[in-house]
Amino acid sequence: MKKQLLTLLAAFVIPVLSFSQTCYPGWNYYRDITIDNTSGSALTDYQAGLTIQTGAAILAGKLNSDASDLRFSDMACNTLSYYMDSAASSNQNKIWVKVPSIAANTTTTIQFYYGNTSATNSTADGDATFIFFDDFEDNAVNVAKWNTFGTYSLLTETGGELHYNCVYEENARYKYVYTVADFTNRVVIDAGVYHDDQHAFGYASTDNLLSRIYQRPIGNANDTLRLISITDTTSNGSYAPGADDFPWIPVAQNTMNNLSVDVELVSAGLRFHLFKDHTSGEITSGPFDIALPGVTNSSGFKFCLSANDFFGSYSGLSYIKIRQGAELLPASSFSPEHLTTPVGIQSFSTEIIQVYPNPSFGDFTLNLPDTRHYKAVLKDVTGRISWQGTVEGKTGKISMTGISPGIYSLEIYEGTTFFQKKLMIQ
Ligand SMILES: [Ca+2]
Ligand SMILES: [Ca+2]
Repeated sequence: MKKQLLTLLAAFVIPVLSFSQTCYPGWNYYRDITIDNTSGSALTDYQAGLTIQTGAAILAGKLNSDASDLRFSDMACNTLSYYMDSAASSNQNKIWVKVPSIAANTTTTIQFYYGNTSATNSTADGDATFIFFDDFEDNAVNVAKWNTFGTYSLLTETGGELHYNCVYEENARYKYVYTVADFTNRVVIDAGVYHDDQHAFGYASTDNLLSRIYQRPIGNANDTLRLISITDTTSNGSYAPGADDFPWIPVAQNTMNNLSVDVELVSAGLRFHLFKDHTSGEITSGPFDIALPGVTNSSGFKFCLSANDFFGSYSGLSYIKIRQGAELLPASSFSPEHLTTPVGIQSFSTEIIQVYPNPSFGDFTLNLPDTRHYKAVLKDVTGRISWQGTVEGKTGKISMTGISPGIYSLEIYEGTTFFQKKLMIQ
């Protein structure tokens, strides 16, 4: 008798599948990220910098140890590209997320999801996230990203770094390596840069590759000030500007410096907004306008490295990430953690909740168990939300116009009550 009763109940109760109010079925947690751009200009494909405590989430057992289950999406469930600056164990992990559109004078919401031990393939992707990216980790120079000007003797990728040096001649300053990509808008160049005496990094004009601005050491091997200056190639590669001519920017020599340069193409040269040495914490704020000699209508600039093998060493990069610059950076804030699956779901029998007619052209009537306000979400076969709204009263009506014909999953929930029904729209 008892067994018969259970069988009877089972026939009426709709099995509750994993309920997900999300873009990623199978993920346990998500947070909303509100990007406040109320004081800024509209941004497109903008790399928003977020600090996320991935290490704490791993310790709590909510994130895979390599963060392979971390996902970002916009509210239309488009997966967003991202890149993590630090190892997953970091509690101050700077994560760059490429946001398709951030309107001016408003806030934009995106989400991130985590908590799926089956998600073993990380979607982190520097090339997809940044305007230009290289981490030099595969021991092969990517010739689609790097080109050389003049004769060179050394351009290698080794030990996670790009190394450059040239055959020594008097005019070694006419040889260098540069990014194939051109940069035409304001960008922030984040790079690990190594240079010692006689070596420099800088910016070449796309119009005239011999026209460059270099940031290079002043002094020589005996230099104890460890300064670099912004100087130009019309001074014959020398570095003896007057004290007032250029900004002086302290950077440790003979070490790999972690730098950020906020630089913009202007009509006849470059405008430097900010230079930051993350190793020393030194910051130099602009703007400084510096001409690219001979350039009047530049179509862009390239990042470059020069070297002179006089001392037999090299200039180098351990990584480079180039992202959009902006005058006013949007601020970001995080919601508390949400569970994608409400706790204590109670499903209802087909007798209690009814949806009809089914199929229909988009207008449905629902018989609900009580008069609470229920939330209704319609998802297509890929799990994307096609429609959402609320249903009131014991007999509610929903009207979903403009939905493409097809098979959908309708989810009705309020508190711990959950109901799911397959709908067909004609
Ligand atoms: Ca490579
Ligand atoms: Ca590297």
